[in-house]
Amino acid sequence: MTDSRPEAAVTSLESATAQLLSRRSILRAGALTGTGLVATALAACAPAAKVPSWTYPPAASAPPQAPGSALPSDDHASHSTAPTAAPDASASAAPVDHDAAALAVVKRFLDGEGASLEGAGNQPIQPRLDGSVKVFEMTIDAIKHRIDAVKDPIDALGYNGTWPAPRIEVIEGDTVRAIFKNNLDESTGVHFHGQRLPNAMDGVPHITQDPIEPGASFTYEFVARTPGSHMYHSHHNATDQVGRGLLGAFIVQPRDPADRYDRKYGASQDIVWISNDSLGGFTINGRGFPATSPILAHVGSTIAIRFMNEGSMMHPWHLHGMPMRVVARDGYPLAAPFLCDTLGVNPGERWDVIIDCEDPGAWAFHCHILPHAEGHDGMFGMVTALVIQDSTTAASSLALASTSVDPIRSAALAAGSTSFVCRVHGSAG
Ligand SMILES: [Cu+2]
Repeated sequence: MTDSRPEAAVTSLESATAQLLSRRSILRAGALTGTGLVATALAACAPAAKVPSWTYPPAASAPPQAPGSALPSDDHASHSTAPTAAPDASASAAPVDHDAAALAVVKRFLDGEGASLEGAGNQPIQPRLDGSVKVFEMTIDAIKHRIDAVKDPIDALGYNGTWPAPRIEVIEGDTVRAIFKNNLDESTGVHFHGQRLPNAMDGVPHITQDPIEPGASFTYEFVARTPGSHMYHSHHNATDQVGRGLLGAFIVQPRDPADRYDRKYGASQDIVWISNDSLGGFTINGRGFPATSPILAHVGSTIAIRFMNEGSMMHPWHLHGMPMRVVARDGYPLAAPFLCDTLGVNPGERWDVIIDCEDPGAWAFHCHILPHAEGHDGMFGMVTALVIQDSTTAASSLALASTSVDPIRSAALAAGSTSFVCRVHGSAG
C-alpha cells in the first residue's frame, strides 16, 4: 500500500506505534509483578461494585433445562440454569476471576503486544524489475510463528518466512513473474485467487501443473488484469497448508490513479485484514488478540479496510461506534455501495470497506461469532480496536509521550471512557 498511504499517515502510525512500544517498555517492570499489578488495579477501582451473577453457559453438572424455560438472568447463578444445548467444553462454571483475566489480556493489548513480536507478516514486498516485468522471488518454508507473546511458537508455513506472506501489490496491466522455491518436505502449488489467469498459471496441481516437489521451483507469469483485492495461497493439501499459513494478499491497483482508494475515497490508510481460523486459532493477519494490531486514525480521516478470509469459516466483522461503507466484493466495485456495522465474510471472499472516522474513542472491532472473540478469560482471537483520536487528543498524546500515555488510552479518555482510567491504574497514570 505504499503508494496509497500518504506519508503523513504512515508517519503518524509509526509514531503511534512507537508510543505503544515506548509505553510497553516502561510497563515491562510493572508486568514483572504479574497478577499483583492486576490485583492492585482492580482493588483500586472496584470496591463498590456488586459482584454480578455469571450467565455464561452452564457447568457440566447442571441439570437440563426444560424447553421454554426462561433464559438465565442475574437472579440465577449459572449452576442453576442450563440451556438445552449440549455443554461446550469451553463453557464452564463461573470463572474464579473473570474481571482479572479480562483486564490482564486488555493490558497486554494496550502494552502493544502485537508490535513487540518479531516476524510480522503482510509486509509489502518490492519486485525486482526485469525490463518491465515485476519479478517476485519467493520461498516456501517451514517456520516458527507466534500467535501472541505468551503461547509457544507453532510449527507453521510461510512464503518468504512470514504468515501472512509478503503483500504483493502491482498495477493493473503489469506483467507479474512470481518464482516460488519449495523448501518444504512436501509438494505444493500456488494459486492467485481472484485473478483471471492463463489456465497453465492457475496453480492447481494435477489440473494445470505438476506439483512443485520439495527442492523444486515453479514460475508463475501473467498479466495482472483483474484489479482489486485478491490473494495467493497454496492449492495443494490446502486445508493443511493454508491453515498453517501459506496465504497472502495480492493487490492490483486500478490503472487509473483516480480509481484508487486514496483518490477515490480520500483514504489515508489502506489496510489489509486477512483472517484465518485453523492452526493457532482465530487470527487477524496471523495474530490473535491481544497481539492483533490496533488501527490508529484521527477524527475526520477516512480509512479503507480490505477483509480477506483465508479460513474455513464465515466471520462477521463488527465495528463499534460507526458504520462501514462496503464498496467492493472480490475486487469488483459495487454498483450500489451500502452501509453496515456487521459484515459477514465467507471463506475465499474479499470485501473492501471505507470508514469515515467521525467519533473519537477506542472502538472494539471484532468477529461477532462470539466464540471467536470472547470467553470467560476475556477477549481473544478475532478482536482489535479502531482508535480514533481527535486533534486535541492527538496533540496531548504527543505531548505526553514521554509520560507513556498511549494513543489507545488517550483516545478513550478524551472520548469520556472512565474504564481505562481506572482499570489501567498504576500502569500509566
Ligand atoms: Cu469469526
